[in-house]
Amino acid sequence: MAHNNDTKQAVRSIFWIWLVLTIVGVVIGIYAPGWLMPKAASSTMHLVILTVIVFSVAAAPVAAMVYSIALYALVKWRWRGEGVPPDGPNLRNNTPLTAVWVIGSTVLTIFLLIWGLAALAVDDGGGGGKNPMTIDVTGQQWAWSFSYPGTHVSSNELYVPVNDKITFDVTSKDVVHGFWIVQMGVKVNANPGVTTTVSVTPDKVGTYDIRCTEICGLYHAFMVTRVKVLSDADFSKWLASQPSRA
Ligand SMILES: [Cu+2]
Repeated sequence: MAHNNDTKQAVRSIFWIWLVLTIVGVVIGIYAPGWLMPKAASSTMHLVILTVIVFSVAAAPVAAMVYSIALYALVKWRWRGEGVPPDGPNLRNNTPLTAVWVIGSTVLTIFLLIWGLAALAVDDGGGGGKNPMTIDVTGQQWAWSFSYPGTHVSSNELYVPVNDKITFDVTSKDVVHGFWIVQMGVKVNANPGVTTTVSVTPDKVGTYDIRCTEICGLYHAFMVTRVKVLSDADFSKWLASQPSRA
């Protein structure tokens, strides 16, 4: 068959395109999440970024396979003649190709499943710290409010001590909102009449973003506030300085 040599040549070329695109994809997968994602302010967020890196790297050879065949086909198998183009190489009945595709997909999906389950099991909100505390979070159209149980203090900006595990008891006064601390990698929905819980240990002093992640009405996009992570001493000072709103 005259096709045979053409096919071998095509496989060889596609392999080299695939290799180059895989390397490009792996490099992007390793470095892009670090540039594009928010800087981590908790171990949970470190794990989120690591997961994005690992999944991107694992996906790179698969994406490269699709792109390399597509690129090669666009350039080499383009039909400029009259009528119906001749058949290309037979991929559907190619046993080695089918085997690689099925086994590769199976191994990759099982790996992603195990990684995901393990990451969920490992992440307990970041250990504990000396003074784990609970903060009540209430969403309403279109603001967040935070209250500190046992203190009668409440605030529209969140203040937390560094290196202590914070558990957020989240609820809503009206519609469904989404409580997301961007740089800490935690997010949970705020549902009216229900309390949902999420825990995280902030590990870096600084100011970070809180956003609503459920379309909750006209001013949803403005339902943002900040979290200030303070040293233990500064946090105690802030708490003591707050007027009591019993
Ligand atoms: Cu909202």
